[in-house]
Amino acid sequence: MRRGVAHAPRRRLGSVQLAAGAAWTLSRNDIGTMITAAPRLYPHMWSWDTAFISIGLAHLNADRAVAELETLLGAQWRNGMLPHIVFSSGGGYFPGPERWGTAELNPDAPESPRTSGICQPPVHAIALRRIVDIGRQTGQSSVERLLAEGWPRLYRWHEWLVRHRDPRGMGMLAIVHGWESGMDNSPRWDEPYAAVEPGADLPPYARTDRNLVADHGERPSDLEYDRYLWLIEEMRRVGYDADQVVRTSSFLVGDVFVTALFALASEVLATLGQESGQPAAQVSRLREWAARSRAAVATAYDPDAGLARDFDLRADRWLSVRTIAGFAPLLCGGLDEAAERELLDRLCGPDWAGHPDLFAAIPPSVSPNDPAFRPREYWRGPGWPVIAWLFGWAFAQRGWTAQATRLRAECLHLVDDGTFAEYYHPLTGEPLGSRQQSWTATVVLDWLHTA
Ligand code: 9WN
Repeated sequence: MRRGVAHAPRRRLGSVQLAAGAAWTLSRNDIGTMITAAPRLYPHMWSWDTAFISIGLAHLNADRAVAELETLLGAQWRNGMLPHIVFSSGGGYFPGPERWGTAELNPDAPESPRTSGICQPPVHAIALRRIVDIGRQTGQSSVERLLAEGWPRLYRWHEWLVRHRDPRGMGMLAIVHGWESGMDNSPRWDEPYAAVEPGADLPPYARTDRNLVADHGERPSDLEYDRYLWLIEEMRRVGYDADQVVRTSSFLVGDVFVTALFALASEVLATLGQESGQPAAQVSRLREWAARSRAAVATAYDPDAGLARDFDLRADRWLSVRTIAGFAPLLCGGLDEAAERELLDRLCGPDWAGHPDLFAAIPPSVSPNDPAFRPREYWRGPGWPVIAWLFGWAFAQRGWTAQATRLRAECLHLVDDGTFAEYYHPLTGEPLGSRQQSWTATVVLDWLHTA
């Protein structure tokens, strides 16, 4: 019996209604030129959201999925970076294109569409694999064009990460802003952010997110936002030059989760390249990058804590904060068999996905047994369907079918209220953050279509 108690009675949709709701969510968020991450809170294209969104779309209409990924790839900077936001022509989000000012400050940034000046986790090759597979099953040939034209772009994106985001040359990729992790205010970043001192000359700003989420406790605090904006200010001052940013940013952290995703995605991209006759030298370079980053993730694993750690490159120390990111080695491999089995058991065990009070058995962003657990507060406790999907997909690839199947069933239970929330209270199943979030809809579609 499930022990979680929902605050309000939850609707429970069957799979046909749920699939229809997910498709409706994507079409509602379709503004013609792109599918936005969410209707009000995120009215633009976010890099890793779009990778996931295109997977769900592929089940509905492969041409639209291809177009979506092409739009993102079309905003790639000349130096290879895939920006974290591609702005639509509408406003409604802060910081918007004027605050970023990338096209004015960096010759590699596109003038149109406007983009932000940082990046997000490199999950795009996983999306390409998924879209190609779905398109081939359903006989939709546009996926072959995406493969031929998108592959070299994704190669350049991975190459950019290796060139500009591996400051120690050891395979551990660094981020220069918490937003680059995709897990904005995770307690992982508390220590490095504490060292970020917003200058007195931080230009004034007004947040928009607080007008759109009624309970402000579900969003990051004002001090957190000052730091987010200060880091952007620092980047503006060096014209978003990738190497100078890494040299000067007050925040520079080796992100174990991003590194694991990079290792996984590089392998996936290598295989796609091999299958489709891309240059052999590039395919083997991808495999080398994957191996190096996999080894970096294994080195970051702390056997005493039983979790992998991030590394604060500014303070020169490991960050032993216990969050979902600590399970990164399960995404990409690299640990010995016994350690890996132990880590998998821990993920499924009572501190995490097997916690007896969870509404649904998916791993929350922070364990309910941790003093830092805040069940309603953004990346400090809630459950994120998209993260469950990522682990589920990786587990299926690795042959851990039972665990993948369980994640799928539990996550579908979590989202069967049909709100397609951005994240969920892990103990009650209450929807939190934005509603009609595109990537939640897409996860549902992919899972419902792969029963
Ligand atoms: C900042 C769009 C994005 C996700 C991130 C999530 C959140 C933005 C914000 O929303 O970040 O990039 O304004 O909070 O943390 O993972 O891509 O859904």
